[in-house]
Amino acid sequence: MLAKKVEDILNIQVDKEGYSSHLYLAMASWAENEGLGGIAEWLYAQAEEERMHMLKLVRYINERDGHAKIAAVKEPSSTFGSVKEMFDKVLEHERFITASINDIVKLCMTENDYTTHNWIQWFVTEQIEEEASVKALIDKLGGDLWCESTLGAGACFSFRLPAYQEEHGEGNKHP
Ligand code: OFO
Repeated sequence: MLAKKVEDILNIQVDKEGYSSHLYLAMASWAENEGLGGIAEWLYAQAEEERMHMLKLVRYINERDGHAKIAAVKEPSSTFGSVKEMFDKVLEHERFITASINDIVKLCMTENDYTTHNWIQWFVTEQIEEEASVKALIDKLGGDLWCESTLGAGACFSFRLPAYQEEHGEGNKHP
């Protein structure tokens, strides 16, 4: 059985994961409208992944005799300026999620909830990968980036660094 404080913080996380899914869906829709099909597909896949994170929390709370609550989701922005600006927002958001997962870990320790402490480690590991992959994409945006992805199969990002563009000129973007 979950302590009330642990149940509450996990329910807050349900809400944050739901918002993550909405945020990436809004970004996917914006990218698709900008003609950035590959990036949109990657973001649609991220939105699905975040929904899976939310469901994982919902099922865990209920399995431990708590009550997972489904709150209204805050509306995300619908425009993102540029691809770089959008990926900066993704990284900022993932760092925020990492901090909130860390708060759950801390609370599990003060509440002596070793079961949830063990269970939440999946999210701790997931955040390492999520932050690293977004950061790698942002680094590549200093050059040129494009992406092709298939839901459930993965994404293939291709990029060219600025030195190549200087050498070959603007007309040589996509070989
Ligand atoms: Fe992208 O993060 Fe969920 O947990």
